[in-house]
Amino acid sequence: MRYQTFTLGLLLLTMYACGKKEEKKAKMTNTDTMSCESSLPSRFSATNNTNSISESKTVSYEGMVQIPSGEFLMGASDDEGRQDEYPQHRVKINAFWMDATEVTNAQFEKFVKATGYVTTAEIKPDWEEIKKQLPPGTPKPDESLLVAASLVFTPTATAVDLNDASQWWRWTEGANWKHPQGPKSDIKGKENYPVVHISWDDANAYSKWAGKRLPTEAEWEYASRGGLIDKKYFWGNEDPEKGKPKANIWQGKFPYLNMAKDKFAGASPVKSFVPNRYGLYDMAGNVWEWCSDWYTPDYYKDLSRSIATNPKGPSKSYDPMEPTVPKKVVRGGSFLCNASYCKGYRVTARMKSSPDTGLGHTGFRCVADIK
Ligand SMILES: [Ca+2]
Repeated sequence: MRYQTFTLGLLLLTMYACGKKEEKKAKMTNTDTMSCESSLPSRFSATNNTNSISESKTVSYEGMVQIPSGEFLMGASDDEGRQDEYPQHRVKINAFWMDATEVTNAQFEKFVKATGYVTTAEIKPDWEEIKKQLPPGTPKPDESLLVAASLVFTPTATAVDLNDASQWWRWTEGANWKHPQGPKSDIKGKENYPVVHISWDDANAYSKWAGKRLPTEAEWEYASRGGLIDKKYFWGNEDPEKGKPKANIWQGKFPYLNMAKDKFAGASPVKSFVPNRYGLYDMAGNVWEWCSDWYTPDYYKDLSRSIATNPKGPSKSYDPMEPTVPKKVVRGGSFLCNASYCKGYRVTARMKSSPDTGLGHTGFRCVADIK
């Protein structure tokens, strides 16, 4: 594992570098098969106020679609997956409701107005909390950097080493869901865009307030497939960069040249692309979406002995790349995903991040049980 110091000299952006071996392999086999980003960068821990949110007993199903019950093969069967996507295994899922879109700024604003909730990115990081997630002896960062902030994507000027994410993520004071690019930006006119800079704790708090919950990883993949069997993407097997744009992803050269063939260099309003067969929008690209599950790379191995019914993830997180940091699963990829770097839009692609991390390309959607 390699800990990198962030642009400002402190932020422990615990990115795991793709090994040289993997790089070589990718070059030899075709960069299309490379899925380099193994872990999303971490934000500072901050004490959150999720517990102050009381659970709603009533649910509005407006904007949700019903996902039928069924059985499917979860995980990758082709050779493009990362190790944690195997083995493919049989999973049974009960019917449930799912938000047709990512939660929007307008929806999140209603929640904040109703509850006074303050998101993780708006809270000054607490060194005592951060320390718990770091290897013993890690020095305390400079006090000037312990400010309410979040990570904002900034394109580089030229091609860079894709192993070093600190080149395109900036720790930006005042960046949060209301100011996605930093204090000078706002969300006016972006009511219909997915809310971003959302930590798992924030997403969980919203879900509680709405009387809903975050999807399990199995529900997420099942819903994303939309009933298609063993396809790479929710639309089938056609390469996302061929034909009509299918999702909001990065076209061009990451992270310096965005051709925006899909018309969007950053996030797009929800419902800008064709939905999947269940009527779910942006199940690939736009923003990453939090799941309720803890992450372990071996969970599929544990499940593969028999049919798993409504699996809810392992009881404890373990990410060998950052063993001291608990991680939750995120799914679907974002507007930054590109074949040369991170094919997070593949229907089986798994990613993980710590629950107190929110980034400029991370949001969520909710599900609800059928009563
Ligand atoms: Ca998405």
